Amino acid sequence: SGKKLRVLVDMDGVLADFEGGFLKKYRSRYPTEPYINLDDRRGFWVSSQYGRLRSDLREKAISIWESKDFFIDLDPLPGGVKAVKEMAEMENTDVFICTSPIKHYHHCPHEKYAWVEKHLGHEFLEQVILTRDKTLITGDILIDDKPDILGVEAKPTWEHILFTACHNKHLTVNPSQRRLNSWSDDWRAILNSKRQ
Ligand code: BVP
Repeated sequence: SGKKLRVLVDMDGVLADFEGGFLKKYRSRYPTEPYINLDDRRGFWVSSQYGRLRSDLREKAISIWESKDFFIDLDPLPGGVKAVKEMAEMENTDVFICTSPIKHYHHCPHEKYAWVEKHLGHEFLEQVILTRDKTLITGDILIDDKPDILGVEAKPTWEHILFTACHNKHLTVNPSQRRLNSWSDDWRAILNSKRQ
């Protein structure tokens, strides 16, 4: 009953292992430079934490995700691809992948589409939304690991479900904010709670 549920799913940190992929390539490219273990990550922006560690490391960190093959090489996070495929097969449910490309556009947008084709299939390209402002996109739920999702729309239509990641696990978010701790967590219950 009711209209279709529209679920927006973020990509980096939710479906694709941005943090793991970053650390692996950073350490390989800069083997003698200091780095931040995933357990010690704090704050959404990798660049900011590396910049605080030593100011020149900000640019070195940025060089990693601006490189060719960074985004296509990201491993899927456990259970994400299966969950999204299952969601898409559910009755009365529309799933979109909603992701913000970096402004260094030479590789990232292309590789995000290629990643979706590789892991979710060609048909899933229909579901991809690239936007730098997720508040403009209407939906019932946005599953995203970024704690603050801001943009020009002050009252987005979606409820933000915070997906737990190394950088946000210690955060005490406001009590009304719901979390999905991983794809083993009960994402079906969260979807069902939004159905009419
Ligand atoms: O494509 C990712 C990488 C980039 O921001 C995008 C986040 O997209 P969503 O997950 O919100 O869809 N990114 C950029 C920086 C620094 C730039 Br300077 C960073 O530290 N972390 C990060 O994820």
